[in-house]
Amino acid sequence: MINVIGLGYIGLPTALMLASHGNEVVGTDLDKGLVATLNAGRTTFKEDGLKDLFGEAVRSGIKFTDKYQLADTYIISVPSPYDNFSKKVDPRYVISAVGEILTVCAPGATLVIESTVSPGTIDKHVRPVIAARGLEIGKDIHLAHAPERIIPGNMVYELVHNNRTIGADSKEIGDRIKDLYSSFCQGEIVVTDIRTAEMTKVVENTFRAVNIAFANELCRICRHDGIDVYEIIRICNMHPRVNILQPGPGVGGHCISVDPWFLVGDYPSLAKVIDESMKTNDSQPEFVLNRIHDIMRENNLTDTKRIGLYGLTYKENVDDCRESPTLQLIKAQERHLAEPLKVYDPMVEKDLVCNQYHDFDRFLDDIDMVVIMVKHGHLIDNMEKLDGKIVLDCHNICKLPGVYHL
Ligand code: SAJ
Repeated sequence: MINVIGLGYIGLPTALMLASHGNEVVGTDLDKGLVATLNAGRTTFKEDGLKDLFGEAVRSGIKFTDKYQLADTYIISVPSPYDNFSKKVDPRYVISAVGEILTVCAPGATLVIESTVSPGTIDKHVRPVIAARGLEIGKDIHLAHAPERIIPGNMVYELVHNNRTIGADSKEIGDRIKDLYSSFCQGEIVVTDIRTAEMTKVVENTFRAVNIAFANELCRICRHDGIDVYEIIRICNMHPRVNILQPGPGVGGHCISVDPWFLVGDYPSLAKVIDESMKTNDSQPEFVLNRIHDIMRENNLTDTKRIGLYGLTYKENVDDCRESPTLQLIKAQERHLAEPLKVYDPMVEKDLVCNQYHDFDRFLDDIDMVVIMVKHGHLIDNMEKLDGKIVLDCHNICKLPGVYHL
């Protein structure tokens, strides 16, 4: 039996996928409200294909509870944030999950950590918890690291089709966990050691963060000289060995804006490019705010109450607002002691900020200028409604005349 610990954005789809591919699965989360929602037959976030997968897993017998279970395999998918001050990974949720598992698990059980952790975390923080219980790793208990790689917005597809990495102490355990994931994963699964698996995951996200920072820096250089950054990137990317990502209003989410900091925290004198890249991405919402003020001046707009931000999530077509550039921009606006801006996001039902609208037409009625922070499909389908507004398009998706860019 498999006990999946943590039923968030990664744990839930993984548990559902395992259950609907012939595995006996119980999902555990300490959040009783979340467990009650799942037991009432409802999913807890929006994601393409998740509802169907949920239905299939329930028919296959998946169970949800707030208690750790007696199982032979555990998949740990709990948060692994970074400490704001040291920038190092904060492993407390992983440590606590491992500790709880050790009180209930079957002898010889395997603990698979899916949460992203900085290189060395398992050696430094997980092995000592096991040793302190007098258990021998490789005999009484087994360890593996299978970092997730799925992208929000396309998670269900990527769970099946992405290649994966599995780190384990021995080939035997690695191959056993590989067989488990092969029950649903059609991608190639590489078996390696735990330290390498930890590093590859963080490096993948760091590569993307640095590439986006490069695009954001280019955007500032091109703004300085009045050149079209999108055209520059488009032409450069026609070169067979160049692949620059797109500038945007900032980098959000709980991965690309977090994981690279682990390397800065652990290797402060070595991770120079990474450190600068993260600072560039983190200052992008402030850059957008300055653009808003420039455009207001150019159009003799004096009232920030008539400015609206379209999009509150960290990226398009998801409902996740963690580390969202819009939230960062609102904070920057508060630091300038300016009037709060209006906000609308069709994916966000809860009230998260003041001046948040839930009706697109009313939002548009109350503003003169709209800033496209997130390129939701909803906006692409309704773009003509922005006609007549002053538009700052942070994603180069609006083809209306007179649109401003970053
Ligand atoms: N962004 C840009 N420009 C781009 C692409 C993205 O500004 O060209 C911004 C987005 O708007 C968003 C942020 O970056 O605010 C991150 O979005 P994302 O789509 O790049 O990535 P995530 O955070 O949703 O998912 C990433 C993925 N990692 C890689 O592609 C290397 C995913 O595969 C990982 O599983 C996930 O992190 C994770 O959980 O680690």
